[in-house]
Amino acid sequence: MPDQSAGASIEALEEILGADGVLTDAVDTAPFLTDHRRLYHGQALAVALPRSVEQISRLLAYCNERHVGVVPQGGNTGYCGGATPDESGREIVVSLQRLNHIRSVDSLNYSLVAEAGCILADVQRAADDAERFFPLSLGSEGTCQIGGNLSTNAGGTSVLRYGMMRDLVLGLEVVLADGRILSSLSALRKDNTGYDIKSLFLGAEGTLGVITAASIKLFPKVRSSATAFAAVSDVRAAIDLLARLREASGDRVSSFELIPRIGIDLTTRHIPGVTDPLGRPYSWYVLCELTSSRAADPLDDVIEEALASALEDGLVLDAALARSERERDALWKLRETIPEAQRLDGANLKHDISIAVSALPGFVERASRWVHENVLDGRLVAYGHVGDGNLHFNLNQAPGSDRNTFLAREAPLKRAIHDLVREFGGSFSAEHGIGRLKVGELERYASPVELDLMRAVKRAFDPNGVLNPGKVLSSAALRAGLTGSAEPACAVQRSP
Ligand code: FAD
Ligand code: 2HG
Ligand code: ZN
Repeated sequence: MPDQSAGASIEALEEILGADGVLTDAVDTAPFLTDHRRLYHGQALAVALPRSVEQISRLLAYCNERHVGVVPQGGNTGYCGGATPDESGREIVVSLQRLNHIRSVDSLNYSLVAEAGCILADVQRAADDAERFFPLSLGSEGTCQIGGNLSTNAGGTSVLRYGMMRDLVLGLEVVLADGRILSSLSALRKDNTGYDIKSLFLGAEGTLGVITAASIKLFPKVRSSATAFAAVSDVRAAIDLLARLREASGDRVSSFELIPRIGIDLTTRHIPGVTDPLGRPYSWYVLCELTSSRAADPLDDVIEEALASALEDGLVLDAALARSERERDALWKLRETIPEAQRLDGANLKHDISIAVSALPGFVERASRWVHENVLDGRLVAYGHVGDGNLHFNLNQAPGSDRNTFLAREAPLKRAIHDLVREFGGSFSAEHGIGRLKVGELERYASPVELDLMRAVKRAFDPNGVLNPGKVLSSAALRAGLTGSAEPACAVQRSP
């Protein structure tokens, strides 16, 4: 019987992973111990770099016996500190970076099996090489890994057409807390054989198992596209335009992103090469893209006609069409670099919220007014995947304001914004997850029944609490056997 208080030993880890599979040197481990936003700085006994599923299985069995916390890490681009270990120095970070092979591509089944450590852009390329298309697309796609995408249920810019990561999965291979391997790399689109166990690992942020591979859906290759940048007077006009474009294009809108004027101001100021696509400033813009698998689809004509009629009706104020791949890239660069421009501009607070698309205009009006009246040292930077009802309702410190004073107000600002989101029947975490950052928010906004079920699932999958402790669900609440939430959840939600 192992001594549980003894923790893990480096010798034992090296025996499982080989000497080159265990990092302990401070310089080597440093990049694994903080998140990309530098919100959290953890410590770890070691960083493990397994090369095989079997190594992960042995590692987890060992850690489970000794009650040692294991923190899975992909590309470390997550927004909620989910991949950062705690400060105890007793946990082990398990990086998936060496499990990075595409195991197989089945073109006729429109599916592919990728190991969890594959970079998202490499998965997209593998699909492309097979004359197929993998639609998940994020600003971090050159760094994030498919295992991280699965574990956060990532969204991005093509959810409107293809769904979130959850919708793109056929099967999974997962190492469980006790080291057993759940091998369920199904290639089936139909399979009603009892509970859908795999779905529990999607969005679980490493708290229920370590995903080692996934069977994912592919689609016909995109062979034509049309990309437009249109100025609109307000969010309602943007939503009306989306509905029109969906109708006019035969539902071929794959992206529909909202950009506020301040998004153009920030990116043109901070990101080299970004320019304002239109001649004069407007309050709001949308970046929209139609795509088709047919090379000869006249999508430019479709979008041009739809925008012209929207212009005539006053829905659109001005518009520019990308006439080349270079112009398309420039429009996407403008959109994708807003987070970086926000960072370069100073302190910022992020709210990854979603509301029913139809209710978004009302929410933005109320919430913007609230920010305007109550956050005098901040500026609203609200942008994002408006076609999915998902806004990054972010705040940046205003020029000349004090960084620390601004950041010190994070808790009450977050509370006010998330309470308003709840009033509109929305979610405080649309696509970035819970991690460490939003454990308190989940306790506040989930219903007692939901929390009970989540804790029951966690206890069933991870009775010793070794998988990513303290992420998603509080370890203290799990240990105390708490049921329900500390605060009453909102039972009745007002429709706006
Ligand atoms: P990590 O950050 O390493 O980990 C995230 C979580 O998953 C952690 O809890 C970790 O423990 C767990 N995990 C990682 N791998 C595994 C595994 N194999 N098994 C079990 N658990 C695991 N997100 C969006 O949804 N939409 C966007 O549009 C978007 N845009 C972004 C743009 C930029 C510039 C950046 C920096 C980030 C963006 N993100 C976006 C956030 C982030 O890229 C995603 O959440 C992504 O899915 C995280 O993948 P990762 O490999 O970096 O995971
Ligand atoms: C995006 O859509 C990302 O660009 C990041 O999800 C959002 O930084 C953010 O708030
Ligand atoms: Zn996003």
